[in-house]
Amino acid sequence: MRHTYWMGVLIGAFFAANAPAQIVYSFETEDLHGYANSAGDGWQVFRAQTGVTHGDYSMAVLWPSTSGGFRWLGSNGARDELLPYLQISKKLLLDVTVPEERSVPWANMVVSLNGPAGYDWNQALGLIGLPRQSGTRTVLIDLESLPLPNPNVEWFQLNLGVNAGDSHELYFDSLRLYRSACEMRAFTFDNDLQGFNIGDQAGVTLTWVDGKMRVESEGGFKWLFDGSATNLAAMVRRGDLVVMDVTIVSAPPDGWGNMIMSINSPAGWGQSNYSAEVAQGANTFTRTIALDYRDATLPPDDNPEYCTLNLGVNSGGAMTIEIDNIRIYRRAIEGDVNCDGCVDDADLLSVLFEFGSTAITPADVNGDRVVDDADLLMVLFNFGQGC
Ligand SMILES: [Ca+2]
Ligand SMILES: [Ca+2]
Ligand SMILES: [Ca+2]
Repeated sequence: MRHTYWMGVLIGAFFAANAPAQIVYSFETEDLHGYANSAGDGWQVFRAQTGVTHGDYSMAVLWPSTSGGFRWLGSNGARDELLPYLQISKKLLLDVTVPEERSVPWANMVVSLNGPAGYDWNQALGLIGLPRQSGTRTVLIDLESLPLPNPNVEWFQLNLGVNAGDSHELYFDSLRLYRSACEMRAFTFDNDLQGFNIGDQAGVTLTWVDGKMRVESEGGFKWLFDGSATNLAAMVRRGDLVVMDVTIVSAPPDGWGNMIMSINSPAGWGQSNYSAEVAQGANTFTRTIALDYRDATLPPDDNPEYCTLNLGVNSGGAMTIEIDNIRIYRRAIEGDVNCDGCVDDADLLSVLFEFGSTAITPADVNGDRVVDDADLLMVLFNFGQGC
């Protein structure tokens, strides 16, 4: 009997999705946490099976077939569903997929939290780049600047304002907590620019200011070449996102600025096609952005002859920004509870210590809101992975 029971648990664990824990929204129900009600006027918002990165479903968002444009997608105000997550982290990650043979010149998103009448509509400053080309990309939503709602107020929404320069088609899944435990530190600009330079380009200067890299551009597209950090190749081979804090010191007159990246190594010029938005309107602000590079060519091994990070900055007119704390966000390894890249005793102990807990915790490896046998087995199955 006992043997049969464990086999069942084993099979269950084996077939569980490769789930990053701490999922806020997985878009599994037909109402899509309320977002489905945002359809209309040619916009389609529905449960789909494309771009699924957690569970069985994603949320499809289709722009009207003949036009681009902007639309708010409003969630259903389920405060108790949302608030406990935001109390842990106000930085969120969201997987966004563009199907094959789709592309647009530009696409982005704004995010707001709101409450009932009389309570402020709080929109986070800064646009978030949405993927323009086919494939799945993870975007970072930084809500650190927004206050959390009064816990006595029932109504609380997380609203997504999506925008594109043409008819577009996106699939959203796995809105989840960002974990600082998953960061690998690459560039902190403690003493200098760590190799970043402008080459022979005109119209841009780079200076080291108070432990940050200051970029003053006259506008247009400029590369910041050759950022060099210890173990950069090993880090980028284990991650998906380059994350950094960006301060808009002086906003571009045309109100837009964005950034791309490449990894330069013996494997070639590994440029990714994701474009992060860094500026918005006439606003000056600081926030964390992420550049998904999973489509870029990566260094062939952990210790190539050279490996550098290049950032491409583009803006509608003169813009000054400061960049700091560039880190690589580690790709999830199933069973790696503490996100140090290795499934070992420490992860096992985390699950054992929290066994029975129904809290939002990384020890809930399969993300079903209880720490139990299934989580323990997922750690055991993957024991030694990444070490
Ligand atoms: Ca899902
Ligand atoms: Ca670990
Ligand atoms: Ca669990």
